[in-house]
Amino acid sequence: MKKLYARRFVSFILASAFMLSGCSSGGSESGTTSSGTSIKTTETVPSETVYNEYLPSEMKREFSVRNPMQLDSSKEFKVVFEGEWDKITDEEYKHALQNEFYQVYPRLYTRWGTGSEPKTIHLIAESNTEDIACSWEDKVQVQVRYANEHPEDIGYLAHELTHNIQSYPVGLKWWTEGFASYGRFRYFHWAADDCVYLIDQKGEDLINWSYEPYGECVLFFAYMDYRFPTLLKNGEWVPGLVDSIHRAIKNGEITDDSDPYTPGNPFNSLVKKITGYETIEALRAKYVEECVNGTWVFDGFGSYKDNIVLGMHYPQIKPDVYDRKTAPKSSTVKEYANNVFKDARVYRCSGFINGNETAAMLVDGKYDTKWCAEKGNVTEVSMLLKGVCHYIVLDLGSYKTFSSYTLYNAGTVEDESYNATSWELLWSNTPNHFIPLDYQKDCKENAVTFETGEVTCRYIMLKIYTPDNGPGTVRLYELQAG
Ligand SMILES: [Ca+2]
Ligand SMILES: [Zn+2]
Repeated sequence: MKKLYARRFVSFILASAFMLSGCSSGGSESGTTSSGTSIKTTETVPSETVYNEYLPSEMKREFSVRNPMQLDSSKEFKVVFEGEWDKITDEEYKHALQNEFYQVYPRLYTRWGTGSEPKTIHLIAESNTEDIACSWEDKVQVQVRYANEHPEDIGYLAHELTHNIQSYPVGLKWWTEGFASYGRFRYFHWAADDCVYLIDQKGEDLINWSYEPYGECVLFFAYMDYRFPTLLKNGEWVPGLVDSIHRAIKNGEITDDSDPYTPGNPFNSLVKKITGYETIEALRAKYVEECVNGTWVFDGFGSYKDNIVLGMHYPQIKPDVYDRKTAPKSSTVKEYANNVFKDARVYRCSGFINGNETAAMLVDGKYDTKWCAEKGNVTEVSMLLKGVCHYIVLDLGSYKTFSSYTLYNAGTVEDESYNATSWELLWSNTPNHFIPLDYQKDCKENAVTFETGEVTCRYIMLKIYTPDNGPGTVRLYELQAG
């Protein structure tokens, strides 16, 4: 009988929403009914605008190099390439998938496998298919066209491999896809610095998610793992919430996730047994409340108790710890006859929104031109992990001396609520190792001068910790010093 129930999961993966959620948002599912008949719904193509800008493609390739797996798994697990790989033009693509497989699959297997799942996976390149990627039994298939159009995207493999580990006897709705996206989020993205993507915990997509299979729910899974973790007690594994539900689906005790609201069904009964909450919806409401109030802040998986299952080290959002200095505020806003920052070369910066609002406009001497950058313009994850939302490094061209600086914030031209309120100015004589000069934690001024004391240096760095009141856009009109 088991064969009849074999599932075929299809994840439509487009370079848009899926990056954000771990899988396509407008995706559809091709599954099997209990009688084994295949059903397929039509895919709606999500718009390109939700493309996840936090995930620089070129960095993802470094995954295996940066995060060597602790288990020597390559002997036990195997990936076999089949199909039309000769039609895929990027020579490195196959290699990148291979690396990913040997990093991610052993982790997924160790955490969620029971021993019956396949250890060899056949990775098939197929041109004659509508599905962008899918997996079933011991196979994962990728569409040739998708691979050629999006060679930078390899993260979908982790999602599909999680489906291989699931091998659920029945098809569920949100749980199946949410869990696969979580497998990708935790054991691919958050397993290496360069793959990390950050989620706005107060974002609308997160708060409004209501059990759509491809919606923004990976953080809910992260919350479940955090609050109700799998633990080792007296030498025995005691499964937490996520692992308990996963196991109950695998062994047929849970066959339906379509009613998260009514207490007493098998799904919610298990939730109650482990958490005390009557329903998964009651738990979700608590999670949203905690996200909004800040009583639970996701900063990586480093502190998760269930890490003992794999003994992994995770990247962590951790602000740099060093001795910050705060300079006294001047009673007047100073202007400088000889502004030593004027027309300094932008040596590096975290990004800008367009050619009319570049970082250079911070130091062009004009009060009506600004450096503007949105959160999405920042792709340097290593800085984001340290809490730096935006930054700029200026080369003053030669050694320059100044003893105070003036910042013209957004409020000098636009709404005051756009003001950056926390930043740090640092100096250096090389473009790399900077020395703290002035740290401001909660400055509300539109234009303000700080007395740093006399400094002579070649390079200046400005780090923005709080760019605005809302979505993380920085708007700074001038930075001057003398
Ligand atoms: Ca300017
Ligand atoms: Zn999927």
